[in-house]
Amino acid sequence: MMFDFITDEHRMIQQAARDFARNAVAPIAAHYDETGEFPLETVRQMGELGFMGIEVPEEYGGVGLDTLAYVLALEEICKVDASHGTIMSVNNSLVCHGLMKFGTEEQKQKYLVPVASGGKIGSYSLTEPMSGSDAGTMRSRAVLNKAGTHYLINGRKSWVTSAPHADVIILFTMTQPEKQHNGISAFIIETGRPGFARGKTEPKLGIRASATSEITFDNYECPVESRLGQEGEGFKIAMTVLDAGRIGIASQALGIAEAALEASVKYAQEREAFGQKIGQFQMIQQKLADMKCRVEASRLLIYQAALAKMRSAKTGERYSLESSMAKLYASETAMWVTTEAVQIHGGMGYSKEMPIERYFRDAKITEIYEGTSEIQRLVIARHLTGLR
Ligand code: COS
Repeated sequence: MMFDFITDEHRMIQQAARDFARNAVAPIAAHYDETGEFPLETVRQMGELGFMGIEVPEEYGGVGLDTLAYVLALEEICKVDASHGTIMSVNNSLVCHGLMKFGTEEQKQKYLVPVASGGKIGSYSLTEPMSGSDAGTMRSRAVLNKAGTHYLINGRKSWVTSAPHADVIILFTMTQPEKQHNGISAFIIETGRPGFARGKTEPKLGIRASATSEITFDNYECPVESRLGQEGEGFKIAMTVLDAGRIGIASQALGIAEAALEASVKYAQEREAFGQKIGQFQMIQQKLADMKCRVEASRLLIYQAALAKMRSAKTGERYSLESSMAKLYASETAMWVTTEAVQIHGGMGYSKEMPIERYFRDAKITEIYEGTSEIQRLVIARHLTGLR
């Protein structure tokens, strides 16, 4: 299908991502899924190829392309391995985008340049053990010292993607608890500083090669220069950044769904039962047709969201609606398509001999992280009705 907003430059990065995914990631994906090890070497290579800071201008260590370039490249990586995609997505849309949009010039030089160029790994930390979807209820605290030079940070954050390997973490924590949402502030954390510790890496159902852990702060001293944005702006920063992140997760879901669909088509063309190809049975044809429609509808919602984000860079208008629709639809498509793919493959879909069961396990997280499907529906419905 041709879209005239997709240029030759977009096709080039898409092709580069496709080649890299096929040559460097495909041969190792099953191994890292099995062991749950972090694929540090290929993540570094993604940095060298410019995949870790696609939308960041070259002067800040990125490759200076746009959101369409980002979603096209991410989809290709995720089509081969969603774990690599998770690491790429967090680095690009949560960390780089946050630093680019809200960072000072000094912060950009110090943190964005190494993270966008892939020299350092970035992470984003909002969730806590007792605060997930209700992000405004966090218990961790940052208290400014009397001299006004440092914040003392204490508390525990959970489900922090890439935390076991991150050098830089964008942290959201309470500076004025009585103000609830408006009391949250954002900080740039250097993981090498005293007072920062990581918990054990979580064993997970899917995206097993992407490392996730708790992190704890025990009197971590954060210089005021490392506060991102103004005091009390943290919730809006977190939500703004998640609007960008959700487009990335939608692209991840699309990549997983496409991989499952392609494998299913191939299997339907080859596998025989009752003396004919299973693709000749109407029950299989119906599945394939519905899978294809949902995949292409997801793609359209993703392009719509990417274009809305690109417009927003000029107009400042929010694109929460477009982003939530893309994330909701693509993630539920990924879950449904991978479930059907397992069914089409029968026993082979359930076996670790083929990657189908990995696609199925990897798809589930896209309905959960960066806002569950329920939260996306809430955002969409609130937009429609204007009601809270
Ligand atoms: N961009 C900018 N500002 C936003 C925003 C967005 N996408 N969403 C909300 N805000 C602002 C609102 O405009 C409001 O500002 P004012 O106080 O000036 O009116 C403020 O933030 C509070 O918004 P709201 O009242 O809608 O907050 P709620 O507590 O109802 O929460 C949801 C809104 C549920 C949508 C939000 O908490 C959310 O997205 N939760 C999921 C968090 C998540 O995705 N966690 C996963 C983390 S990554 S693994």
